Amino acid sequence: MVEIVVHDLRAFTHDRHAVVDDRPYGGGAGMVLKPEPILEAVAGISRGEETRLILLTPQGRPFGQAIARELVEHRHLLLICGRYEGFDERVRERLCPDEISIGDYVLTGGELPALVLLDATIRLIPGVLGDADSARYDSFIEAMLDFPQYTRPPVVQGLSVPEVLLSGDHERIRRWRRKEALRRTKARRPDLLLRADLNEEDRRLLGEIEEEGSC
Ligand code: JCQ
Repeated sequence: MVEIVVHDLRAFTHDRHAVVDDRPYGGGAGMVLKPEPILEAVAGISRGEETRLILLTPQGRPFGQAIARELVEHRHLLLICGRYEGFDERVRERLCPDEISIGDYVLTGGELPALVLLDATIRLIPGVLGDADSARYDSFIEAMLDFPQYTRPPVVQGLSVPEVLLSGDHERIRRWRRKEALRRTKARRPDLLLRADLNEEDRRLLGEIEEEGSC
């Protein structure tokens, strides 16, 4: 079972207007999240040692499948969403949170990153996914992009399904899928290909792909 509780930072202020932000020392545009509401919120919400504290900001370490696998082992996650120009640095100094980014772009707040992180993590809890999806836990996902998928009908608007997929020849199908996964990965994510441990067949298929040229 998963329980998600949303806390309002403004509930951890003590002034009449529940102010959570203030102007940056040293000047400049925008506002900074005040430290006390965040420190008081964490003190009130955290279950101490049991809680993994996470700050969602563009300055964090890049989120990925490996971090999701790490987080799913924890009973309690406390996600702190950044906004404005960010947190008063003393929040990091006091809490030593695990600072995580979901990508190199700037959003208005850490709420969507928090949902992305939760979705990727919760689907790893045993029993959350049906059998059909569970196969996709495969670490293959990280090393290589997926091969192209097709379903019925065999022809749509003159576009056909590759003949090999209708052949029933499981060995040919396996090889075709591997080759198309390699082709895609090479074209779109050459960075993944450099890190992947390729076997002899992979190298031969990549050679074929090279010969064929690409779009
Ligand atoms: C998270 N990738 C992008 C926006 C400031 C310093 O705190 C801030 C946090 C946010 C929200 O997070 C993101 C983000 N991963 O924009 C501004």
